[in-house]
Amino acid sequence: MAGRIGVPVFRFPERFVWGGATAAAQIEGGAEEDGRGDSVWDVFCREAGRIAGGETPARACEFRTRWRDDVALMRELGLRAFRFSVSWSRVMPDGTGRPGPGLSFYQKLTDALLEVGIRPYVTLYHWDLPQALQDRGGWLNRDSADWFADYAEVMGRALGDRVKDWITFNEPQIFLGFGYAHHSHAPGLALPLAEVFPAVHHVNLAHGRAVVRLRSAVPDARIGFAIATKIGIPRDESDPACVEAARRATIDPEWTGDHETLLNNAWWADPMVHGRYPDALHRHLPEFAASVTAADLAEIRQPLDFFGYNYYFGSIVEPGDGGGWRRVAEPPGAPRTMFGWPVHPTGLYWAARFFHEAYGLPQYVFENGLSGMDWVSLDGAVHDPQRIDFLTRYLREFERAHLAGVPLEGYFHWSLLDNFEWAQGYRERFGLVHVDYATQRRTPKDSAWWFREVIRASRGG
Ligand code: IFM
Repeated sequence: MAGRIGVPVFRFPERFVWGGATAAAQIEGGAEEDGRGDSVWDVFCREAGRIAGGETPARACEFRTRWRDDVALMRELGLRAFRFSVSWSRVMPDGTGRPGPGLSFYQKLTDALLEVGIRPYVTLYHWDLPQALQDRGGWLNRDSADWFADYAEVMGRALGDRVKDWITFNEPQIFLGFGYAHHSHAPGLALPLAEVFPAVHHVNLAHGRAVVRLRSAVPDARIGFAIATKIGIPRDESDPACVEAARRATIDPEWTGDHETLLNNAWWADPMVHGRYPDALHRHLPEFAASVTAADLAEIRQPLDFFGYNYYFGSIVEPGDGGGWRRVAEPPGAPRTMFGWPVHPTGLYWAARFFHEAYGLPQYVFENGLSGMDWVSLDGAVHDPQRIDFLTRYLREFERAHLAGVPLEGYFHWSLLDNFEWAQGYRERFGLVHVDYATQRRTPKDSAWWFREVIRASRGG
């Protein structure tokens, strides 16, 4: 149980949803089952030197075969919702055409979740493009918008009578920033920004077209996205100039000229919510900006039901020269997670506020958590007090946003299970549940039992 750290009661809206999040490539394994095709991550992981320890997602958490037990575990842990992503290449091995037998896995999973009262949230794309589509140019090919829209409709028709909550893209910043500009994620490209921006635009267009197709297949669907967040955190909350600097750092992209440029929230949120690109595009890539048609922008800007984001840490900022902002260095010895990421709870409050002011939609946090040095102790339990402390701090800040009037819909912990952390392999453990990859034994960590009590105590708060 939760040990000596108490169980706080958070005051969120009555309808607030508590869940756990995962992604297909990180948990499913079953690479060969269902006639599944390769995704870009399968291919990338086979290249020497790409992944820490040469590890691959071929087995991962074997969720593809162990999902019934994992659903039972979710129930035991009191989760109200489960966010999972669909492996596009399991459903359509070549990325287009009629769905194959893999579709039924997601249908069965959905049924099992609903049977135990867990609400499914489906992410259509969490980075694992079918390799067959990458061979046709991937997101650099404008046809990708239609490939994705077709796939979205297939999923809507297959699950839409039971799944109402849909997320089009997870973290486009990362799969394009690190996959197309920085080469550290699949498909491992290192293109200049001028060549990546067409892919940015195609992903935005794909989102817009998918929303239209999903709505036609699932008229009562609730649809949004889950962006990664680059959040400015004011060095001094009581100083309006610092708050303004942080706001700009959050929604006004800085042009660093490399993949960092792509991390800003506004490259996605501005076109998807407001139907325009940030001014920085017009300043730095005027020819490309001029080539974007009003018709495309109208397609991208679809009515959305929520604004979803994943928050881990931000950048502490203060006013800089010429009305700009600059980063403030972390103090020596500041807390860091196993990944080396700083611990920035207040950034969650500022994320919620800045996104509310700029975009106005109801909000979900679809990922938040930390990787820890978690192992099974001699007593058979996994003691992770840092995770409990981390979550308490972050949830307090999310509650502060609610009390300040930001409409909040839910919070999803990343992740339900320890899993395949992309280029880091299995080194980083983000789960509420520890996974022994050799035996596939699951051990809920102290934080999992604590989270269960938080959900119970805070429900309807
Ligand atoms: O594991 C990832 C996830 O796939 C996307 N968001 C961040 C997580 C932790 O790095």
